[in-house]
Parts: sequence; structure tokens; C-alpha cells
Amino acid sequence: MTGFLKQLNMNNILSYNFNNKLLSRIWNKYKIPWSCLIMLIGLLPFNIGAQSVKSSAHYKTEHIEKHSINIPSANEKPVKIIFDTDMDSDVDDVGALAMLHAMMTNREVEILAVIISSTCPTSAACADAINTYYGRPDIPIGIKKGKGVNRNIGYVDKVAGKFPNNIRSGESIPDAKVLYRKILAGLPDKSVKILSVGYFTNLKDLLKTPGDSISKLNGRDLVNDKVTEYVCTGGEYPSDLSFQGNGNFEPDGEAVKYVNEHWPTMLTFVAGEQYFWDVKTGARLMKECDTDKNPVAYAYKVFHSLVTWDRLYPDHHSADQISVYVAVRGFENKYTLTKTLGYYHIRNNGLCEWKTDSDKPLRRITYSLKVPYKVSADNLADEIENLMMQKPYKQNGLVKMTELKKQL
Ligand SMILES: [Ca+2]
Repeated sequence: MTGFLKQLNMNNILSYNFNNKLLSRIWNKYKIPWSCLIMLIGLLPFNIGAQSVKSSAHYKTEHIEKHSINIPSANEKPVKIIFDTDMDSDVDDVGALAMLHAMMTNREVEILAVIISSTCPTSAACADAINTYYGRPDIPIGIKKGKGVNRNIGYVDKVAGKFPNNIRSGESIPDAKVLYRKILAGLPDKSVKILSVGYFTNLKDLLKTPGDSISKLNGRDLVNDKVTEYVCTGGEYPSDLSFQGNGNFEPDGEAVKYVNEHWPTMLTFVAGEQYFWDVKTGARLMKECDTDKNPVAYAYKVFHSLVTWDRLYPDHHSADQISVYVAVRGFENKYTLTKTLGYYHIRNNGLCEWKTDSDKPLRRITYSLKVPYKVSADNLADEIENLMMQKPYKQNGLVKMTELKKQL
């Protein structure tokens, strides 16, 4: 603080001397009447005040950058994320949520809500158990109401039954599209990213909502105003025209088609198949973390006890975690993820083909993305798994950062 006062005083003195010299020159050159000079002198305090504010802000920014290793600079705000997950049939959703929590602790991310695209209530309870484990039990959770997809294989029931959470029944969980509207309506314009790692059902429902008491805007306009980008796990690059179908596209292909054609902001598809499997995570998590105390490690352990198809066992693919990486850290990173400009042609059953149409409106341009095989998938896996294994920070990292800034 002493240094700050010294710097502040020196700046004010410099400012004051500069203004005095300026007034002398004006007086000597133009012989301005004293009444006018007094008016000019009257402006000096405002000038000094402005200099003081500027100096203070400058000092604080510099101070934070130099001395607080884990605190981003004033220009590096955490990325606001709404996380939309199926969390019923695969366990990479759990790994993705764990990553987001670690990134929130590290001030890269602010999780605004977790929204379940499955109709399985224990998916919501599992997500709440994970949020609670990371010390953030109050993160809002929504779920798809009514008819929808439910591919629960059972690991979420085990996690929800073993670890503390506040979800007691499906009826107590807010409707996904209503929660979306409430959160979006309360945000500044262009301030949030939506990240989905499951079905597109909730996003279709959101786009179709009319104006209401929450916001006069319909869903599409609300998204257009508030969302910077929508990043999703989904699709095959360059095409999936088989009848197997992509795991996120096929269960609600109509929703994928609708969202792809109506989403008003940038839409990034983290699309691919083989590279998902090249980035292997989970084995180290289960080996080094206590599966009785850590719901993420426990979810992976239970998942592997229920499935026989995981050819990577004891590791697992990292499709949803790669989408987290892309949503938070973007394309420009050391793993040189590549993007391809174009547009998905999607059929109602979820089959898709990537094309580079030029007649699509700019606002609806979508991206596909793949990791070149020369990329060190093992290094990316290590980075992802380190985040999945990062210990909880019991207090909300963002609040902590605010408190620390106040002290400076
Ligand atoms: Ca998923």
C-alpha cells in the first residue's frame, strides 16, 4: 500500500506541475483575464482526481499480475459456462464436470448451471453430488421434463446413493428450458457460452420458447443476445451416413437438426470419433484417488463394472472432456486442434454430413474440429486427467478472488 501511495502522489505531483506550467504559458502568451484563469484553476482538482483513479486502477492491475500467480489479470475473466449433459449412459460427462470444477477453482471458468438433457432424475442427483463434493452445492440444476431420452445404465444411481446431494425426486428439479431462460435473462449481453456434451433436446426446447414473464424475448432472440458461442460434443467428421449413428445425434436427431438450422450464434461441433479414443483418461484417476471418497473416481469405477464394451479399460475415451477444453481454452492452444469451416447437413435420424456450403447465413456458420494424429494425445490426456484429479477447493474460487482483490 505504501508503494501505491508513493506512486499515486508522484503522479499527482507530476500532473499538478504540468498543469501549472501550462497555465503559465497560456497567461504569458495570450494574457487571458484573471477571471478566466481562475475558472481554469477550478478544473484542476477534477483533472487530478481523474489521474488518481487511473493511477490506482493501473497499480492494482500490475500488482495482481505480478504477485498473484493463480489470479487472472483484469482482462482475463473466467468463462461463464452453462453445462448441458446427458450423464446417463457414459462416464466422460462426469470427467467433464470434474474438469470444469477444477477450472473454476483455477479461475478459468464460472459454472452458472448444470442442465441434464436426459430425463433420468438420478443423473441430476449424480451431478449435484459432484457439485457438492467440489464445495459448490448451490449450482442450479435443471432437467428435461416430459418426453425425452433416458439411457441410464446405472452408474449415476450408485453415485447419487453414496454421496451427499439435495435431489430427492424428479419433480423437485427445475425444467431445463425454464432454468435456461431465467439464467440467460439475468446475464449481460454476449456474456456466456453454452457447452453441451449430450443430447440437443434442451437447446431445441429453449429455441422454441415464446416470450414470457421471465423475458419478453423468445428463446432464439434470448440466445442471440446473451450467448457468445455454443460448443457441443457431436457429429462425425466429415460424415456419418451409417445407421449406427452418433451417440449424441442419433437419440434425438430431430433436435439436432432443428438446433443446427436455427441456432443464431457461432456453433462449434467438437466432432470426431477416433481421436476421442486416442485421448485416454480414467485409469490414473481410479488408481490414485480414493474411490470411496471421490465421486468422480467412484463413477469411473462403477461404470467399468457395468460395461463390457470399453476397449481402453482401465482407461476410457475423453470425448466430453475435449469439448470442455475447446470451450474454455479455445482453438489456439499447444495441441493445435484444427477447425474446419462449413455446415452440417443433418437428417432427422441424426445422420450427418459436413459440407462447405457458401449460401448459409454467416450467423449460422458452424465449425467442425479434429485433432491431427501427430498431436501428442497422451500429453492432452495427462492435462485433462490432472484437472479431473485436482482436489476440491472448498470455497468458491471466484468469491475468494473477489475478497483478495478487496484487500489489495
Ligand atoms: Ca455425454
